[in-house]
Amino acid sequence: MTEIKPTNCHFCGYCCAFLATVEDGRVIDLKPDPTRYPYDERILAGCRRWRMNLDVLDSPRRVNYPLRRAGERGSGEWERVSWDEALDDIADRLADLREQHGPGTLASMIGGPHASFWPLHRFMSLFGSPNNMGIGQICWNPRIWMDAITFGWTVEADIVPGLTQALFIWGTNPAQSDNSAFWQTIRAVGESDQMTLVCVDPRYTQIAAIADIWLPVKPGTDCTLALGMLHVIIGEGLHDAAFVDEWCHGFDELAEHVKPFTPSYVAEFCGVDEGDLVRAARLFAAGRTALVSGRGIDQVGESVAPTHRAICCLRAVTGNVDRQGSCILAEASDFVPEVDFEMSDALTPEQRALCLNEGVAPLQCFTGYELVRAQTEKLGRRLPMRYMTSASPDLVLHAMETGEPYRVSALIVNATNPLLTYADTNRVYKALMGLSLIVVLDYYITPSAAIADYVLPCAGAIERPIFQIHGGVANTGYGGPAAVAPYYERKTDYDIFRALGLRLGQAESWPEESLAEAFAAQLAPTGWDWDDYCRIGIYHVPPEPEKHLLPGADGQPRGFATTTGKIELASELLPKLGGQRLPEQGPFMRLCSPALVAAAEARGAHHVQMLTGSRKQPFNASMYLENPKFRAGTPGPVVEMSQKMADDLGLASGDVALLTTDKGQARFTVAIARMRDDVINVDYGWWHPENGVPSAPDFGGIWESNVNTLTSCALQEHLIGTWAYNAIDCIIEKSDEPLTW
Ligand SMILES: Nc1nc2c(c(=O)[nH]1)N[C@H]1C(S)=C(S)[C@@H](COP(=O)(O)OP(=O)(O)OC[C@H]3O[C@@H](n4cnc5c(=O)[nH]c(N)nc54)[C@H](O)[C@@H]3O)O[C@H]1N2
Ligand SMILES: Nc1nc2c(c(=O)[nH]1)N[C@H]1C(S)=C(S)[C@@H](COP(=O)(O)OP(=O)(O)OC[C@H]3O[C@@H](n4cnc5c(=O)[nH]c(N)nc54)[C@H](O)[C@@H]3O)O[C@H]1N2
Ligand code: SF4
Ligand SMILES: [Mo]
Repeated sequence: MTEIKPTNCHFCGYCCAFLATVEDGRVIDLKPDPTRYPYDERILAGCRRWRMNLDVLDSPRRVNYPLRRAGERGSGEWERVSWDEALDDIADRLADLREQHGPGTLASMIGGPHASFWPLHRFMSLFGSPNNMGIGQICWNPRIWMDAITFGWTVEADIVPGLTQALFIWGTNPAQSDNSAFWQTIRAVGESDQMTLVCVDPRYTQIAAIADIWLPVKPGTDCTLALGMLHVIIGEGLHDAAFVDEWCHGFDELAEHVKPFTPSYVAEFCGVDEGDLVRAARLFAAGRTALVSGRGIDQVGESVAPTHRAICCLRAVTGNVDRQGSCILAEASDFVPEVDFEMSDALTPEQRALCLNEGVAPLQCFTGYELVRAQTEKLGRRLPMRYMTSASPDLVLHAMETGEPYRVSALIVNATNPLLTYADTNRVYKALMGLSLIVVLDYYITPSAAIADYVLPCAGAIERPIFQIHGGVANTGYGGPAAVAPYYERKTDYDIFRALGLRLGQAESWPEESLAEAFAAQLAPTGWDWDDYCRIGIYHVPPEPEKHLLPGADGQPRGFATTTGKIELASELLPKLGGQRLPEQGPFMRLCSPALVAAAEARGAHHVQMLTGSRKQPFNASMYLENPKFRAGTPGPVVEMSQKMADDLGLASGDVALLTTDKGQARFTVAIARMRDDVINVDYGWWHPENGVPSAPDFGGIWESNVNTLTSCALQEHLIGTWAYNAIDCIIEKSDEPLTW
């Protein structure tokens, strides 16, 4: 029998709607569904991935049955076991390890937004461990924290043609990172003479190419750049004095603070043109300005929090907060918020005390969370707790390596490939090789799965329902139903964590028998049932602007959910956690010791600034590299640099360059690109999935061109506990050894 079933792609965060033709439980065709969110011809025309769905659904590389390690860790020998055998054994071993070392002995790792992570987090909360590691600290959390601390909640850009006068794209490159709907909006802005486009990026991206002003900032100096813009705005009296008087706290202090940041000093420090800096500042203050930032400023080490805070101040003094055409504060969700679904409050005080970040990254821990929660709760909002308290990899790896302050002996790896995507591959590899138990949930045997004890086969998009809520910080969730039951013996992540939970005494907390039932329960407070949602594909209540003017319980305007009830230019909360009252530029993270640099320079190698991981279509981190059509256009990873830099280094396009830091080495093909002359840009995520199942010693080629063999997760930023993938340094020299790409 042939049926047409609604479903969704999940190869990126858009979760585009599709109609699947299903025959005997198998999908034989897939077409975009114009009736459901977020159908947009521009997305589908720009997207090269979605046609891969059928291949991925039944790829010969997929793991279809639970696999147990049969030989040495990493040997590549696997045996197929039943789900009961796998789950019983994993649950028994976890219970034993918890008995021996306490509940913190189990850690987890997650990756980008490939799946819903609350089932894992619920399992961890109920198991009693706060040790989830994630990419949050270097992707998302910094902005969410600083917005919540400054404005009382998070903001989203509100680009309204005819209303928005300027759009700042700051440290993000949607032309490559976003499958084109937002990029098309930016393109339209670039072409329109009603909106001015400003790009802040060390590279001449496609956005820079269409921008009215390109500020090619030196990596990691964005905080100073924003302070310089504030200097111009306040110095020239361009700020929104009425808004500032009524709604901002600490303006005089900020004005004093930015006085030294003169355009000439800032232009020199940031490496930008002084005239462009002044023009950009005036533009920001001239009317309704929208700003979108990204990974570029989330991954700059010690300056992460102050950079976001300085941008918050820019928005606030110009009145561009919760204002149509600028940015809008999101609303609490009508559906059950992530924090309740992940059952974060189930951790006992003793279990919370196991959080390794306490006292070391004082915001990104329960102490910090509770301080911020006391504020955001004034207006009924709570951030997701597991993401915002996620553990510093540096500290968890240290516990794995040394048993201090307690032994971390077991690890669940869910939808991530840490040997390619976490910082410091050598360290991650060694620490993981010493663990008692590693369980990986993935579609494939990735290099990281290759060192597991168990690889559990996950159902992916089309085989599972989706309710994508981005941490639940807005009143929006989208997706749809599964078109088919999972193929072979695959299970959804929810089913796997529930099954483990039932074996470990968590039955009461997993009332819904399936992911679809759980999503239906999550939606229940909205009054929608699962079928309504699946038909429409999105639950979305657009937030109103200027909510601070709404009457509060006492009939007065309710203001902002901060300590003072106003937008805190000067933060009352951050100093309590050892943070800054006003934003100040921090030092840069160094990956090359003076000895390494001296030795390198003595042999004619160069010490340069590096960016890593700038996104490129059609790839995503370590995924889709095996697709021959994709690889035909992009055969392998490159290190990009300007022609001038290449000439200075004696390198030419197509040469092989060896990169070195204190952490390790990796080699890349040289490519010439337009960008600052003092920076190189290095691809990330590369390995050889096409070579078959990875195993020791080369694990599918992870020691050749893996930029994370150069990076470090050493805790150098003492508020959120972020590490750095940008604004770092390395040694570069020519290599005569050919690459395998
Ligand atoms: N040097 C450097 N490192 C970086 C970055 C950088 O810019 N530079 N960026 C960082 C950032 S922002 C991020 S988000 C991370 C991304 O890092 P990861 O998320 O680790 O990267 P991916 O390669 O996308 O790995 C996803 C894995 O999940 C599997 N997968 C996909 N969907 C599902 C699913 O539904 N369920 C399960 N169980 N598995 C699934 C895939 O097969 C793949 O193996 O990398 C970080 N690392
Ligand atoms: N094709 C593709 N798309 C993706 C992903 C992918 O792996 N592949 N990953 C997804 C994920 S997990 C994420 S987090 C998003 C990230 O999406 P984006 O935030 O758009 O990340 P990038 O595309 O890397 O763009 C970051 C930009 O910041 C610039 N930059 C680097 N350092 C600095 C700095 O110090 N200051 C400033 N101002 N700019 C700097 C870089 O040159 C780069 O152009 O993309 C998502 N989309
Ligand atoms: S990859 Fe992303 S943009 Fe492309 S179809 Fe899938 S969800 Fe949509
Ligand atoms: Mo990310």
